Formats: sequence, C-alpha cells, structure tokens
Amino acid sequence: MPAPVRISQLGRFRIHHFAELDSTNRYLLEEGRRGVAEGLVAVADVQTAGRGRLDRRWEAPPGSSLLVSVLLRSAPEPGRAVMAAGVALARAVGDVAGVATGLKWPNDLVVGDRKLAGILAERAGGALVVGAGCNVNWNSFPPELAATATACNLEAGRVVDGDALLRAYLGALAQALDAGAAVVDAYRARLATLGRRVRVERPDGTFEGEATAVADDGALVVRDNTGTVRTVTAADVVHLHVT
Ligand code: BT5
Repeated sequence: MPAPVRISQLGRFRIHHFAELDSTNRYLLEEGRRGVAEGLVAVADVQTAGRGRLDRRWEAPPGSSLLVSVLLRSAPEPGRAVMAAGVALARAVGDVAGVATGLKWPNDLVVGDRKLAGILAERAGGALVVGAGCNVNWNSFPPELAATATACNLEAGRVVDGDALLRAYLGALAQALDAGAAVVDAYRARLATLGRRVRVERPDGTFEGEATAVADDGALVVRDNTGTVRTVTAADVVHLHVT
C-alpha cells in the first residue's frame, strides 16, 4: 500500500494526500474491500493509471488537475450519490473559479461542448467509490483532447487554486449527500442534456432521439426517432447540434 504524504480532516472527510498514485479510485476500492469506514478521501497530484469508464484513460499531467475519490457506505441510493458528486463539483467550480458549467449525462462537467471534468463511480466490498477528475490548470492539451477538453484556468482567464477547489467540492458534496431526494432536482436543473437531441452509444448499438427526462435513480429517458421511449442506464451520450 502506498503511504500518504499527508493526512488532513475536513468535516466528515479524512483526506489522504498522495504525490503519486496509480488511481485514487483503485486505492479506495482496495481500502473498501479491507472494510475502511465511510468518509475516507484520496487525493493525488498525479495518477499513473487514472481511469475513466469502460477502462478508458483519464489524462492529467502532474499538478494540472483535481484528482479526488471519496469512499461512501451509507449512500441511500448509489445513483443519487453520483448525482450529488456532479452537482457538488459544478457548485465548487462556480464558487472557486467563477466558471459556469453544465452537466452532460451521466456525469461530465462541460462548458459548452468541452469537457472540464468526469466522474467515475465503482463499488467494492459494500463501499461506493466516487472519483472525480477536474482539469484545473492546463497550459495546453494533447492533440487527442485539444478539440474536446477545457480547464478552469482557460475558462476563468487566471490560475485557479486547486486546494480551494478540493475544499469547496467536499463541502458541497457533504451538503448534496445530506439533501436526500432534493439532489435529483438540483441535478436535473444543471443537466444540459435535458431537452437536447442526443445520440446514445452503447456496446449493443446506437440510436438517436430526444432526452426528455431523468428518473429518480439517474437513468436518462430518451424518446427515439420512432417515438419509442427508452430508459438508458449506462451509455455514452453525444449532444447533437440541430442545424
Ligand atoms: C470519465 O470517464 O469521465 C471519468 C473520469 C474519472 C477520473 C477520476 S480522476 C480521480 C479518479 N481516479 C481514477 O482513476 N479515475 C477517477 P469517461 O466518461 O469514460 O471519459 C473518458 C474519456 O474522456 C477519455 O476516453 C478521453 O476521451 C476523455 N479524457 C481523458 N482525459 C481527459 C481530460 N483530462 N479532460 C477531458 N477529457 C478527458
């Protein structure tokens, strides 16, 4: 087990700070299997194997990003906890960087069509680990992200304080987790996907339609082009531009 360089406490959260970790999610999943209590947080300056959904890579050069995972156990509803994370990160980015963001289903933070942050929830040993990667201070993006990503500093026009963003995020997360079912409405209010024409991409196929609603468990309701209403629980969604 790697050793944290520092441990701090913020409200209900006990934060393990790492200079380098393979993945903050992987670390907390292992802690979860060992029975660690709710509230453990892992933060890393750099990840050597940062991951997205479906084993995709999460890119973040050293010091460029907020890389944080939170271990939860008593979350009443996993879908709701993941929505809480999206809402909390959006609030924190607004408060600390002054940048207005939207959510793209299921849980990307976007500025227009550009991705500012992503969230990955995974389970192990009765624990739910919710990880967030947020681009805080980037000078430039690698070619594969140049057209699709953005960062807080690029939107704000100034360097953004990553530690302040961490504190704001955890404070907002505690509030959002305590908000119960109200978090679903807060999530809907921020969800740029609602009312949009979308392409839904799943391993078993792709379809287009209009995103009409979000169920209380976070599933996206899409009316496809044949008029059939479909409920989507795991997929990639592309916001289409109607010309
Ligand atoms: C996500 O996956 O967006 C979830 C990302 C979660 C990362 C955090 S960091 C802390 C914690 N520990 C981990 O190991 N992971 C979590 P997904 O929706 O699958 O998006 C992944 C895709 O986003 C990649 O295939 C790239 O196209 C793109 N991408 C990768 N790095 C990016 C970045 N820094 N900014 C914007 N887009 C990026």
